[in-house]
Amino acid sequence: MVKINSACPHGAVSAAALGAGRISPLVAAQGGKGTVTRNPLKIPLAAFPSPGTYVLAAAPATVDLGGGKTSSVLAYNGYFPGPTFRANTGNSASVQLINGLAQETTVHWHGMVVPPLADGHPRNAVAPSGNYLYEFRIAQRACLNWYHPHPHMLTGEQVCLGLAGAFIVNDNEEAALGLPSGAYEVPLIVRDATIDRTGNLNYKPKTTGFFGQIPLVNGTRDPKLVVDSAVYRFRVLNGANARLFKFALSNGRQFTVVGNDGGLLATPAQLGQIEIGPGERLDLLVDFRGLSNGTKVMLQDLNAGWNLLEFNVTRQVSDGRIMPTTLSSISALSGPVTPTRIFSFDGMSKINGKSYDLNRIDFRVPFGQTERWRFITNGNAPHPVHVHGASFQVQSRSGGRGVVFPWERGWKDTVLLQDGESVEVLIRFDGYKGLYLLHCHQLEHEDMGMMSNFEVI
Ligand SMILES: [Cu+2]
Repeated sequence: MVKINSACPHGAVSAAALGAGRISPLVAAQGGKGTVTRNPLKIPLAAFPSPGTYVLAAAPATVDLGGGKTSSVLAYNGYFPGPTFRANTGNSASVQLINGLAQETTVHWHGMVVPPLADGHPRNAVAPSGNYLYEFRIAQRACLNWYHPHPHMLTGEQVCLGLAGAFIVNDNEEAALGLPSGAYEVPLIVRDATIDRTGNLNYKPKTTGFFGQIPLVNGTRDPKLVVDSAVYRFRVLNGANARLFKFALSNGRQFTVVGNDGGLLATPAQLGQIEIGPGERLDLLVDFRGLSNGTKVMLQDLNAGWNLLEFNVTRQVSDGRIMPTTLSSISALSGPVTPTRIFSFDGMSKINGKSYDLNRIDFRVPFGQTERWRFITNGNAPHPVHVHGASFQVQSRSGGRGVVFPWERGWKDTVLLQDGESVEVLIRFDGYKGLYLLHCHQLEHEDMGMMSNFEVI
């Protein structure tokens, strides 16, 4: 297997045998608890998909997870996570996927409204050694999106073994707010992983899904980030296959939530704890002002009891930032047609009683029509429900947790459905006509068939 130098801007790729499915004993992992040697947080390479065509090669690679602990993974251009794309609303993106895996794959641009042929649908799978050109215009507002494979029944494995990256869209409305930028704006791709005895990433899901033994942030084990006494903007993705993270700060300070999947909220929310499921995103401001040099603050996951990322204040700077009180004007969808469409997430592999069929279209949605969709479940939640082709606005949650949380306001493309819950959203497809997907983003549920084809007509 080719060893990739992570300083190389377009790491060499290898079509060596896929590192998946190897059988080896698991080592007991400490999950980032206790006294550990902390490794500098990796900051994913920034990349720009236009002008010209950006070549994105998916292939096995060997990467350093921190402290010289190398691991075989699947990577885009040798990077784990993949390059962070940045583009402005109005730009066009042109990305050529080269499949250096031993399996078919696609690239899905999660959260981005793109033409059906650029959406990474499993029908458009790219064979090993094949390639595919994804071209689309970015017509949506500023937000943190991400990209990952979406091949039929192989998504969980390929994402778990490393194929995922961020895609940040910027626009003028966001720029006018003057939010922290440069070194003060940090993407955080949070996920779990299991490392086998040889140090390699391992994918062995249980029937309930893949639950890894350790957390990784930006592909780093036990990461730390040196910070100034300033306000930072963290662009957070739950990039796990199945795990929910409940974020909190060890010093009790609150997060200022300014955005989510679909971009900026109308107004910020101050919260001490935030729980999100796979595929959901958060745009958080964290205030390190007033903390002396040497202060350590931990980003924690209260669900697993994990220390995810240590912030270490090492430099005093003058930051007179006034926290924003208004962020964006969100036009509310209204006047949905009747009847409401109801989607029941059944067991671990069905929607409305049916497992996914690549060739079956389950329903058709008129272009430009606002509809009310209701997501319910008969068990085996959490089901993070994800829709391709449009964002939606969460209207209500009844049963279970019973509320719409502040980070679920504005625009979303993934919403968490727990047992006993009924979640209603308004949605309107006004981007493109054609084939899209509705599915559970618990990737093992998705791969087992909790997915549905629909067509915008
Ligand atoms: Cu599910």
